[in-house]
Amino acid sequence: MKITFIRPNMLPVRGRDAMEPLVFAILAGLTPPDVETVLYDDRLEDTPFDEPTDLVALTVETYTARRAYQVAAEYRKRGVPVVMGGYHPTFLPEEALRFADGVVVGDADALWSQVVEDARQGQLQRIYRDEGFPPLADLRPDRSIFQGKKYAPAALVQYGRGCRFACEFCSIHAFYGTDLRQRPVADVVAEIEATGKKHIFLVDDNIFVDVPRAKELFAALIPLNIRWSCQISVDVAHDRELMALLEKSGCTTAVVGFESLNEKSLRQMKKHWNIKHNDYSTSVQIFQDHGIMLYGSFVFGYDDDTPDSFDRTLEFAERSKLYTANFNPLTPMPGAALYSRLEQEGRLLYDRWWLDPGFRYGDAVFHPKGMSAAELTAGCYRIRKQFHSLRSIASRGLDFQANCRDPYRLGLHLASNLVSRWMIDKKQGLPLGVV
Ligand code: B12
Ligand code: SF4
Repeated sequence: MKITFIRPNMLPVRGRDAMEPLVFAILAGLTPPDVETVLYDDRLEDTPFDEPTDLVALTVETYTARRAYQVAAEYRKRGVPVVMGGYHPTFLPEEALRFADGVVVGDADALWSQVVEDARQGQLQRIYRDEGFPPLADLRPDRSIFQGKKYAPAALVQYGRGCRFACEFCSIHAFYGTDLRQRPVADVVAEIEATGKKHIFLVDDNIFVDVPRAKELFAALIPLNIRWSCQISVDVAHDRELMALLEKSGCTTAVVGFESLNEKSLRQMKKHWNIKHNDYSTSVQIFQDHGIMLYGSFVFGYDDDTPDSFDRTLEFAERSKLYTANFNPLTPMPGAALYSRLEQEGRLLYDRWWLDPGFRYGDAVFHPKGMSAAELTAGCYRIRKQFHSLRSIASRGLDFQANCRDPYRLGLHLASNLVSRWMIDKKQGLPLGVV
């Protein structure tokens, strides 16, 4: 038996920064050894639809759903069964089943061997659902599936799943609810060592889920002598012991969801805790004092945001010397509380924006209150461009404390800014999937 794993691309353009799709290393690790597996990554290469295979397994996010359904149609035309899993099919299994033979709802860890066995017997079920959350102690990703592919150099490793917060727009909270799980620290350390890589991206949506466990992990990373990146909530800055451990263990960059400078917007999105301990400038300073470069994430379109919000945020991001940042229109994702609210309020511009041929990457998909949808789209695009102007890249990059303490940091700053600068215009306004 042969299984073909496919990571669909979001847009009809190929970037230079694709990262390893960790989920397929996990699924490959759970697949019986007598089953052949192969991975095609639509972001890097063409998919050989005519190559014989017995099952196609697609990972599907909301932004990649349209492309995933196109890929599935090609295989089903050739009589090959298709199974889908991931965020999007979990939230909308009925939609995914219009394009797939089977759907896995939730985490696959406890279900995948059953899926493989059923496919082997030619008896794939329509829905596989894990009502609970499987323990993560048995996670044994098999990275040999990535061999020969041109991925970004960092290895992706997962410590835990879930987040202790419940931001209104967030897919993670919608997927995991209040469930929080972490792997044994020794397993994570062994996995990092086995990758042989010196830069690791810990993909947890919030690595700072509970203080003692975070400290245990960071302490265990110190002897590995690696550099690592993570996503972390900004409230961590007030815990000086934790910050010291982050620095000592090699944390070099962190993605932080600042989201908004507007307190009312933070309150509305249920992220007011972002400024519970410190204001943003103080938090940024603490991170940078510990040698951690910040990737700031911002959204626009909450009810109190106005056209002025764009320049205020840009000014903050530049003054704070964030090494990089994204500025996105608030986007309702199916499954998240924001989506139901905007739907109930009759403010959605599309029935299903992710499938709509009229939707373009970067577009606002609902009616904001403090500006028009067109202003929301244009404002985000404008400040994204300004933030990635050569003047801004140079002025942020030449700040010793924030971004150029050593050649490694400066190189990272330049590489990520130049790639983003190049990609902004390539991505903006493109349709999802292949036209
Ligand atoms: C790393 C990451 C990235 C990396 C790229 C990662 C990669 N390898 O390509 C970067 C930074 C480039 C990125 C970009 C984007 N990302 Co991103 N990313 C992540 C992150 C943090 C980790 C992904 C990961 O490796 N997870 C670990 C794996 C094991 O978990 P998993 O994929 O959920 O898989 C489990 C189940 O879902 C299921 N499963 C998943 N797929 C399949 C397939 C099959 C066949 C089966 C059976 C089961 C199954 O089983 C797995 C475990 O048992 C996730 C958040 C998260 N915690 O997952 C966001 C996340 C996936 N990204 C998200 C988004 C929105 C984006 C962007 C669209 C942002 C933007 N506006 O541009 C872009 C678009 C990228 C694209 N789609 O092409 C959202 C997706 C939400 C949604 N509803 O679809 C997430 C959930 C973040 C969030 N907080 O909302 N991302
Ligand atoms: S802190 Fe981040 S991961 Fe956690 S619920 Fe909020 S947006 Fe989601």
